[in-house]
Amino acid sequence: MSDFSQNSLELAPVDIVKTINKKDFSGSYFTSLKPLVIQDLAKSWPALKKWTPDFFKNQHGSQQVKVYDGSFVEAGKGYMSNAKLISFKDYIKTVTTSSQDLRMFLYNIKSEIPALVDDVIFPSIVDGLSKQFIFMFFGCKGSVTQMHFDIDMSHVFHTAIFGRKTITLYPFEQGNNLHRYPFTCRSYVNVHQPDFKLHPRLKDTQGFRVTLEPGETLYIPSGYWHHFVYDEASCAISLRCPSQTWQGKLQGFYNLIIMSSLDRLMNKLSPQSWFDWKKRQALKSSL
Ligand SMILES: O=C(O)CCC(=O)C(=O)O
Repeated sequence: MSDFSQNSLELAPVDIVKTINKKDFSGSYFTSLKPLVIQDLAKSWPALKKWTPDFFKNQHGSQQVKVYDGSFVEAGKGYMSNAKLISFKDYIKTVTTSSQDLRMFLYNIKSEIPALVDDVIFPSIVDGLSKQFIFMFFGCKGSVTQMHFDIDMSHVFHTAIFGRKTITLYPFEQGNNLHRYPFTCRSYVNVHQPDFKLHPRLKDTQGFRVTLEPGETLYIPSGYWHHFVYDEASCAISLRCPSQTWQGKLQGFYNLIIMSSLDRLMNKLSPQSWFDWKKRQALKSSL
């Protein structure tokens, strides 16, 4: 890994290609779990031309959408559940006129607004992309998606439809250095203003950072930690396919069925003390 550093963290740039064929992608990125930006993967998607804030407001404005704020990752009632249900029209207004942290995420267009699926063209650089889970992410300028990895250990192809985002990535194995909260797929480190006193192991991390431009696709390998900052109001689509390895599949199954159920149960039984315990474990200066 290069020793290119930003904000005193070891962050290398992500490789960027215009296009890539299946063989080269598999050999150099997919199998070795290395992130990549593919500039033209979504070039032919109707969504790139069609999906503007006005399009959503005019065509789907009456649709009710779930929106989330920072309480999603705090102990208590809002933990891992939705903040509120509002009309798409009102949400678009918020996105285009304010900079509050209010995001739509994991919004499955296949089940919520199936007509949108026709505007997305499935790329052929990998097999097994899910046709059932096509997730949309929307957010105001300034929104932050905290550091996490996808619980099912899927590979993710994240395409920015409009709006720029800056993304910081770390391999799965860096979880300890990211002060991962036990029994979760989350870390609460601030990778833009790192606090090495609070998070000393952050000094030992080696990751990647990239700013994703509209139209570009970021490949996030299975298990990779990712943290998003919305530099502009943004809309994106994530396509996903399962981990190819037994280890990844088993890890995904454990995370979904055992780890997450236990975390939610404990949050229900004793929200603050469970959260505080996880925090104490995460903040231990050495493991
Ligand atoms: O766009 C975001 O806010 C987060 C995206 C994400 O976590 C994903 O695509 O898996």
